[in-house]
Order: sequence, then C-alpha cells, then structure tokens
Amino acid sequence: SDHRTTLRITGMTCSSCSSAVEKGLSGVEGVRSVTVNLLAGRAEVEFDPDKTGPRHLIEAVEDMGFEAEATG
Ligand code: 9UX
Repeated sequence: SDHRTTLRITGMTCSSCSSAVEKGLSGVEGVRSVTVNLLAGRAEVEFDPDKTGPRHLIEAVEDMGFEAEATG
C-alpha cells in the first residue's frame, strides 16, 4: 500500500553502515518504522504518506553516502 516501501540500498558493507541507515531513516519526519537488512541490502520503511514518501527516503539514504532505489 502507499504507506510502506522497500528500498534497495547499495554500499552498506558493515553493521555500522546499516545501523546508520536505520537511525537516519528513523529520524526522517513522518517515518513510523524502519527495518534494515544488511546482507540483503534492503530497508522496509513504514511512513505517514501525508509527511514523506519514497523520493524523500531515497534522498535521505543518499545523503548518508549510499545509493538507493525504491523497489516496492
Ligand atoms: Mo563499516 Mo560503513 O567500517 O560506511 S560503517 S563500512
């Protein structure tokens, strides 16, 4: 549905990377929950669609130095 997205994230190579991404996404206005899977290179994000969305979430991940795209 429109309040959840899967991001494919490239460049996370250790658990400190995935922790940073999880913390960073959690701090984005409108984000309700974040789960990052380091080995899969994916993040599942639930959000308030009135406040944020995949485009903004991707930008936040890229600002942390990783590449991201929405895959679902
Ligand atoms: Mo780990 Mo990630 O030493 O940028 S924090 S590789």
